[in-house]
Amino acid sequence: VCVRAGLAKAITLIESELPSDKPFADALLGKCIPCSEGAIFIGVTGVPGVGKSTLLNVMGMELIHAGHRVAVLAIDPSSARTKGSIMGDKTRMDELSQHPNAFVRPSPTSGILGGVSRRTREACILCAAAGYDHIFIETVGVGQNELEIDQLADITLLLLLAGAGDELQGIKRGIMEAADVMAINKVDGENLRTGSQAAAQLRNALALLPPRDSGSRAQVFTCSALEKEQVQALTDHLQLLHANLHEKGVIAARRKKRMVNWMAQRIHDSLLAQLNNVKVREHITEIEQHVFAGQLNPINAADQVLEFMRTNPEIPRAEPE
Ligand SMILES: Nc1nc2c(ncn2[C@@H]2O[C@H](COP(=O)(O)OP(=O)(O)OP(=O)(O)O)[C@@H](O)[C@H]2O)c(=O)[nH]1
Ligand SMILES: [Mg+2]
Repeated sequence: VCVRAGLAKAITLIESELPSDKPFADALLGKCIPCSEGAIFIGVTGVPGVGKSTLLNVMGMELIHAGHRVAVLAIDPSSARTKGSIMGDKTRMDELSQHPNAFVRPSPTSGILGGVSRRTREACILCAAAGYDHIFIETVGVGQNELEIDQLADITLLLLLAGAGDELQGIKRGIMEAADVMAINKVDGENLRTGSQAAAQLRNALALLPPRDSGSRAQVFTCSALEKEQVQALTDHLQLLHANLHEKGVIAARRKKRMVNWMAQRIHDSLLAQLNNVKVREHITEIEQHVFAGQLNPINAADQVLEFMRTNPEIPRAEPE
């Protein structure tokens, strides 16, 4: 409980937009990075309602019973979604979130500069450093973040529903290519037959795609998170696959890529924060007047703004909104 409270506090610190928190947050992250290497990072993605949280509740409990410590970071994809869905997630992971060896946390994304993954990536590192050895990142695979999940996790599980054939056609190729494992969920009750049909179709479709960087194609499972069917098999496969890819050096290669990507994101975010700085914004507003009045052309105006930013090293980070 003590670890959980400390971890929650640490995550709040790195999520903080207060300039005064930044040095502490950055120092903490720097210390945590080397301690995070032993953990397994698994991304779980799929359309809203496919059963990600339900599955993670079952999977997480299985892992805990096997002696592991499990963290789940759920990304709420859009500011349009209400707090209700976050609460919903908590309920669906009730058993897990109440277990002392688990840590469940939704990452708010609305209002944060730099997209979905900016803080989740960092929260993952903190979880690993706090001793959680299996870290799941739950995200809805819509828009850009389906590719971002690749940037957050060692391996990615894509959850699907067994609908009609057009269900499969609806899956974007990008997400198919980003998944290391696929599972058709809700294969229970009336869906038992359509489930295995969909799995067969999916295997055929996958055979036409090039293999992943690991050299292999995603294995397809069918499961029922609700009835806890085939979840253990899926969990075992994820662990085995991770070990396998680790041995081959694939995990290390993906992590190196993530570190470089993280750096790029920090640079991008810092520049964006500078651009949002009050002094810079005031300066831009002023220059805009000149452009509007036709006294300054846009090219020279942009240069002036950039020069202002460059020659004012004291420009602090963006003020909190
Ligand atoms: N029949 C059946 N229902 C399921 C199964 N898994 C989840 N559900 C139900 O599907 C609904 C959505 O499940 P969630 O686990 O919240 O789905 P999610 O993918 O986390 O949804 P978001 O977080 O909103 O993206 C809930 O009512 C679950 O009870 C399953 O295997 N079979
Ligand atoms: Mg969920």
